[in-house]
Amino acid sequence: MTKRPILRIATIVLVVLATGLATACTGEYNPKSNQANDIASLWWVMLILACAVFAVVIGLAAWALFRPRKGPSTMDKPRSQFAFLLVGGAVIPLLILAAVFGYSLDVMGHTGSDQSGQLVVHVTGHQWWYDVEYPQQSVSATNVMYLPAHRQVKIILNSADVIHSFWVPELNGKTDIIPGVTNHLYITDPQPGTYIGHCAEFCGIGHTAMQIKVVVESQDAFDRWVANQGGKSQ
Ligand SMILES: [Cu+2]
Repeated sequence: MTKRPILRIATIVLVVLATGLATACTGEYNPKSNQANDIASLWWVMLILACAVFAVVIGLAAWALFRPRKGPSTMDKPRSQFAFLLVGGAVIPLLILAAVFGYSLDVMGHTGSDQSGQLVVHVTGHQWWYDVEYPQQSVSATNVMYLPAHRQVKIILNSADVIHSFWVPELNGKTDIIPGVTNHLYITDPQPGTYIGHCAEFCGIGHTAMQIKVVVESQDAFDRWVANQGGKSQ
C-alpha cells in the first residue's frame, strides 16, 4: 500500500469534518429562551454522538482496509464475526438510540405549562401573513410580535385558510398552524433582541415571503408600545 491513497482518504475525511463543523458554527441557531436552550442542548448532544459514531465507523473501515494481513486473524472466525456484528451492529446502536430517545422525551416534557401572569398572544396564519392579537391588552399587529423580556408567553395558533407553521428558531421549535385545530406553544424567559420567524410549511405561492419579526424588549418598552397602540397595560 502506497502512502498516496491514505493521504487522499485522510484529506476527504478532514474536509467532510471541517465542513460539518463550519456549518454548525455559522448556523442561525442561537437559543434565546428556556425552550430553545433545551432544544439546542439536545442538538449538541446528538451532533457529538453522531461525530463519535462517524469517527468509529471510519476508523473501523480504515482498519479493515489497511490492517496488515499476516495469516488468519481472530476476526476471520465466523463466531467472532457474528459477535462483532451483534454488538457493533445491534446492541451499541440500540443503546445509543434509546439514550437519545429518552433525552428527546425529556426535552419534549420541558415545553412549558400555564403560569399566572403569562402574556397570551393569538396568532392567526393567513395566506401569506400573520395576524397577531393580544386579547389581554386589546391590541393587534401584522407580521410583527412585540414581547416583554424574561416573562412567559403563551402563543395560541390558528389558521384562517391552509396549513402554515410558526417557527422562530431562537425562541422555540417549529409548531404547525392547522385549519380547525388550535395549537399552542410557550416561550419562557425570552432574551431581548429581534428575531425572524419563518413559515415552515409550504402554503402557496407567497410561502417564502411569509415571515414574522419578533421584537423582545423590556417590560417598560412593551407597555409603551401597547399604550401607543391605544391598548391597556396589564
Ligand atoms: Cu407557508
